Amino acid sequence: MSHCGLRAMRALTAVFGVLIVLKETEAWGYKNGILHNSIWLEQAAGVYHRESRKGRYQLTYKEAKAVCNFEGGTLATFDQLEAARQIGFHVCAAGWLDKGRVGYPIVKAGSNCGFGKVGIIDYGYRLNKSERWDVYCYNPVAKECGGVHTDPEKVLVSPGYPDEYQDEQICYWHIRVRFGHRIRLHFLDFDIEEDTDCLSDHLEIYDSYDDVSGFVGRYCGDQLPDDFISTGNVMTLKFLSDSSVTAGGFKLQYISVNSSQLFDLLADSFS
Ligand SMILES: *[C@@H]1O[C@H](CO)[C@@H](O)[C@H](O)[C@H]1NC(C)=O
Ligand SMILES: *[C@@H]1O[C@H](CO)[C@@H](O)[C@H](O)[C@H]1NC(C)=O
Ligand SMILES: [Ca+2]
Repeated sequence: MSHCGLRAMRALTAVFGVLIVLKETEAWGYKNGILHNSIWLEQAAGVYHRESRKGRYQLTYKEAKAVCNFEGGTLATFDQLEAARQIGFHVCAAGWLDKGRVGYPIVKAGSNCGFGKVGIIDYGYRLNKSERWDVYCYNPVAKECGGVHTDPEKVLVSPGYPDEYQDEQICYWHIRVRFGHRIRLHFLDFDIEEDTDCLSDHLEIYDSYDDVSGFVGRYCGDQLPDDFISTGNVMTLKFLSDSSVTAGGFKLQYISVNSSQLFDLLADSFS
């Protein structure tokens, strides 16, 4: 099969994937034209957004490549980003793509993002590869730590647990439970290198499908964080370690709760 034929096949596969996903999403919170659940997308399209551990718009092209490679992926191509966008991937942050292109996917037109347009907002192939942006990676296979979790309850641990975690780890756990349910996080063990503002190593909780919105808190040290209950059916946990000093790591359990169980939980906490 020619290269073009193969590409066409892949595109077709993507289209069928999209149809299936769109059908599913009717039950999964498709609101205002935006799929509020990019976990589907991470599975369906394999495309995701990352920023530097220093914050937004800090990655040169070379660094962006390294971020994706670290997780076993590659820079997303423009077509992969568009395929993801068509199933609802919407991120308001420009990132590097394959071959030094820069852009971001907009599903719903808004005045504060994407100049009111819908589609891939395309900044073109950058001549200056030292410019700093975020990045879009492509990796259809989850790596060892992190990943997409859809079971109603599960225990999640830091990489290598119960051994100490290693330096230079980046893990993202995306949790999605049934639409209408919420996620209760309960910590069982917690030991992360402690420093002011948890800048070295930390676990972050996001009440959201990604690490762009819904920031709940950043945790380090050896005190068990409080239980947390999500507002929706998705949650993201992000673990980072820097290049020196490790610690015991963490173990936590998440449980999907329905509205009546939630009521009981809240009643308990007031009695
Ligand atoms: C390339 O971009 C960087 C970062 O924005 C800037 O410091 C540098 O001057 C640019 N180089 C050229 C040749 O424009
Ligand atoms: C919530 O879950 C509990 C335990 O699984 C079940 O007994 C109850 O019927 C559920 N309630 C609703 C409203 O789904
Ligand atoms: Ca460390």
